[in-house]
This record gives sequence, structure tokens and C-alpha cells, in this order.
Amino acid sequence: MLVAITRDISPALADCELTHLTRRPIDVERARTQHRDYERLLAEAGCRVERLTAGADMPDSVFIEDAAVVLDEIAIITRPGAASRRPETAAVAARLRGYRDVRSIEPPATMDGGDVLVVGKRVFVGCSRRTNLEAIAEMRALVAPYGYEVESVDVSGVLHLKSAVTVVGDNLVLMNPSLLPVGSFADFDRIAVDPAEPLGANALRIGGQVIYPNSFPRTRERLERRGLDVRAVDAGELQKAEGAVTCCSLVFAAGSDAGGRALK
Ligand code: CIR
Repeated sequence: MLVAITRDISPALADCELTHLTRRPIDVERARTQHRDYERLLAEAGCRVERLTAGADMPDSVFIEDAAVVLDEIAIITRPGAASRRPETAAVAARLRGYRDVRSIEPPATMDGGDVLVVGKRVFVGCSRRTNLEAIAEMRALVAPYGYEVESVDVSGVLHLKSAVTVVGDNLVLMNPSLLPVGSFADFDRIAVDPAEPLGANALRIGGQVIYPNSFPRTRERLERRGLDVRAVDAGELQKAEGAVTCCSLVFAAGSDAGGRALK
């Protein structure tokens, strides 16, 4: 069984962290409708969706991916790079304890889950404004006993590693090569985003489906030309908060499938 943990949208969403975008008004009700559509796609992809209640005073709590990294063997609670986001982790840790042994990233390390891309036993960690070298070292020590290798990737010009690269198929990544040198991803087959859609590299693959924002039609066409089953969703309101599709869920195998693959 697959589980997708999501989190309701905070009434304080308008006060979200912003790094690369200018603040624009966000329609919270519309964002909630879009989020429900996203959850429906998670369910259609085979997930049991468990939605945590919003952090009423935590503007960014819907972006639950940043609070944890879930592997088959353990879950790692992050220490988000933005201090305003650190209160988000307690509720996520409490829920994950029902599924995994839980470890934590400790100060002075900071890490956002959006910087962590797991592909089999390879863990790519973005060194970004949110995730520092200390966190990468802690991550390496936490996962090495389970046979994972951690590779550090420099990230600049975008918020997280997964703003620039995500997995869309077996040995297949979607990336923006002008934001991220192919370097670490040279072993993979690669689809480049359309140059007119530089923020289009964030896709959420679950099983045979790829959940993808409807705001990047040219890149979507590239994905479909490769035979991928793309499920488009309107993520416009959360995109104003610098959110994307991976960041609104933690997806992992549970129960009798718990020995299965890490998903993102
Ligand atoms: C932030 O700046 O932390 C939020 N406004 C957006 C986080 C998006 N997270 C993600 O893509 N993993």
C-alpha cells in the first residue's frame, strides 16, 4: 500500500516565505480547491491520502515535503532552512512514527526535503540556501548503514534541488540543464524542460503516473512524447508561494509493501 501524507492549507498562507518571486495575492479558497484536485490525483495513482490539519500559524505547512525524508527503512525529520518553518516538523514526525523509525537533522545543520532526491540507493542532496553542508554530512551518516550513497549537488538560482530536477521514469529524469549542470545526472536518460518553461522541472512520479502542473504545456508535451502518463493539475495558487507538485506530499510504501522502493 502507498501512503501520501498531505497537509491542509494554512489560513496564514499569504505570509509564506518567498525567495525568488515577488509577493502576489493568493486566493486561499482557490488554493484549497486545487489542493483537493491534487489529492484526488494522488488517490488515483494508488495512494491512501492522509491529510494533516493545517498549522494555523505556519504559513508554509502545506509544503510538507520539506519537513521530512522518508526512506524504506527510516524517516528523517529535517530542520528547515527558514526558521519560520521549523515548527512544522513536530506534527509530521508524530504521524511518521506510525510508519518508520524516526531520526532527525540536528543543529547547526539545516535541510529542506525539497533538496533531497532519492533514486534507488542514491540520495542526491542539494546544497542550497536552505540546506547546508552540515546537513549533507548528517544525512550521509544517517543513511549509510542502510546502503545509501549521498551525493551533494550545488543549487543556485532556484529554491531547491527538486525545482531543477525530478525523476519521471525508470532511470529517467526531467531537468533544467541551464539551472543545473548535467554532472551528477549524467548516468540518467534526461528530458530537458522547454526553455520557455524554466520552472517546469518539478514532476511527481507515482507508479506509472506523473502528476504535473498544467502551467507548463510545452514541457508536458515533451513528457507525453516519451510515452509518460501525465496527469495535469492546476497548481497556480500554490505556485505563487513557490510551491510545486512534489512539495505537497510525502509518498511512501507502508504495510506489506514497506520493503518497496523509495518514491521521490
Ligand atoms: C518556502 O519558501 O519554503 C515555501 N514558500 C515554498 C516551499 C516549496 N517547497 C518545495 O518545493 N519543496
